[in-house]
Amino acid sequence: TDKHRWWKEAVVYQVYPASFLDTNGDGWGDVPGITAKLDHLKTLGVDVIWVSPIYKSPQADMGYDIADYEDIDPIYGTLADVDYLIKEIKKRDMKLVMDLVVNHTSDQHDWFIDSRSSKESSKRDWYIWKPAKYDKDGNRQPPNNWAQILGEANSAWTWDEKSGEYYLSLFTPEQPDLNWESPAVREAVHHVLRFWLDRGASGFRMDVINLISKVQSFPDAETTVPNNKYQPGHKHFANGPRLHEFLKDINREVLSKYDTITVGEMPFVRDEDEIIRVVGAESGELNMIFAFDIVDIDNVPGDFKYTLYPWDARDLKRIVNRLQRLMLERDGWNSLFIENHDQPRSISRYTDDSDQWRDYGARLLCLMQTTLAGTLYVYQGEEIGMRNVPESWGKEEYKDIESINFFKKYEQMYPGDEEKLAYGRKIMQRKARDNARTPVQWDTSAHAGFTSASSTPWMRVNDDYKDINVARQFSDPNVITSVFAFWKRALANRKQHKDIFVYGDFGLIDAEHEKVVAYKRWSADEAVVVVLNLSGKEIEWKGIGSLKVKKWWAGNYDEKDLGEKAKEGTIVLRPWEGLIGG
Ligand code: TEU
Ligand code: CA
Repeated sequence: TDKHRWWKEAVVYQVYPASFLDTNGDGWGDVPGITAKLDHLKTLGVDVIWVSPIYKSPQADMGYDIADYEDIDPIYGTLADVDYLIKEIKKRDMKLVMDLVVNHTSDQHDWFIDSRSSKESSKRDWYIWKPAKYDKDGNRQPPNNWAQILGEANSAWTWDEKSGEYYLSLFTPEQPDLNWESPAVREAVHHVLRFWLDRGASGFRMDVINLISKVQSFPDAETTVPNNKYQPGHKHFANGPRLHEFLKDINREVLSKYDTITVGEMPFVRDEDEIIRVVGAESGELNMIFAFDIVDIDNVPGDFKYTLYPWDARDLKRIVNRLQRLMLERDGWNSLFIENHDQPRSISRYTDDSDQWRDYGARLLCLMQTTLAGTLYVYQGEEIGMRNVPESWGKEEYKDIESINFFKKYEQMYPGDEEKLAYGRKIMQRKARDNARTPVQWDTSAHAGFTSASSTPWMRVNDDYKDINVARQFSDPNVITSVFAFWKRALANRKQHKDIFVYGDFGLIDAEHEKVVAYKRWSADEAVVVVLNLSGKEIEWKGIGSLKVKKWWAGNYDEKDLGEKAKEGTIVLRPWEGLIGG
């Protein structure tokens, strides 16, 4: 119990504010919309609410381009609205986590406007400026070959005509990277953290925090994507030379003076020592990270993210086992997530989102997420089984800058090649970030109740809202007809048996099976078995062997039949069937 912490047991719910609930009829979700639904979240079993960026922003990347860290964007409301949100959250014994985006700012932030004004600006070194290179024909070239992350056809460097230099902009030109080598930048970031903690926030989700320290020689990246002029450069900026020093500073100067929850988004890095250096109990850096292993499972290795790669249950087991064991053996801490605003919907990605199977998939994934060790993150809409946008949607429905850049790149690469272009659309329907960003489906009224009937939502509502919506599920206590009720019960179980589910040990069962994910969780005095059929096929599973389950106590099919399930020998698992027993 000396290892128990409130932030380990917490259920965190991510709100993507633009798509949560619009209260003033302008088509954009807003802060009062979050306040209005706190009882929905409390009923579900949520403890902490993480809100994606609501700061002042030109919205080039939906608020991940911040123009003022200490003010709210008018489309979302005012600082007073946030103060009221915090008050109402605390009233319900919940906490607020802010999204801290400090690898870069907006190009409209005063700091950058000043920095780009001239080479002599006192803030010139707050960003990363470099002179041009010239090729043998005398053409101007960026300082190195790094690709822009949200638009791979482009350079990560943006030319500034007026001051005659390039600045680094890893995500888009509208998101210049801060220069963390400057002590003044680090001090300014510490100020932002204090500002929000003093206002009542309880912690931060730190956007791409592992990218803040770049290798200062800015070397070219090796070529891993043959058909692209620019290359993934992350070897030279992910978990760079001074990352741990900068994180320790933040902890010592700010976090250690408050009681916080911190989760650092950490793409590209798989190295176990690097992970433990950040999240180890003694590290003095962050509580936990978002590791990308599971959400990168269907990317072609070494290539960019918008590719399709076949995977099966064995890959998933390898990842889950590795992260579960790593944290147990080396006293670190996991975060559990399979959805967020950057990922497609989980039932579409990992199970079968057809009308027949979608809810089985939603419940199956819920069984997995709520029975693993770590702090659990639920993304808005996951609790009602929302799914990807339909295949019939054209590219004009996709609003994300990364999707727009992807469509553009495909059209440039394959002009007139209908087959290739159709394949590009298929990739987007499977993997675009837009899939997670359609408005929350509250009820069967116009626009799913997300906004008033007479207004136009900023992004199209998924056509399936008459079937999949909160109203239908919220008042239905039946865990088989309501995905919401299933999640609610699962979260309550997890808390009730936290010694097993949150803190307990973990061991895979039948690791080599191609379709079944099965594991044991145990504490000093209790053990449970979780069995998940990750396929649409019926399976006779022998992995149960000598486990001698006494009782199956929950499943994602009608639970009246649980008593008839085999408890040893061979057990028949129906398509997408999941079971917990002990
Ligand atoms: O995402 C960073 C990131 O690396 C990915 O999740 C990204 O969406 C994708 O994989 C790129 O191919 C964070 C935010 O979550 C994302 O919304 C922002 O766009 C990005 O940082 C920049 O702030
Ligand atoms: Ca609004």
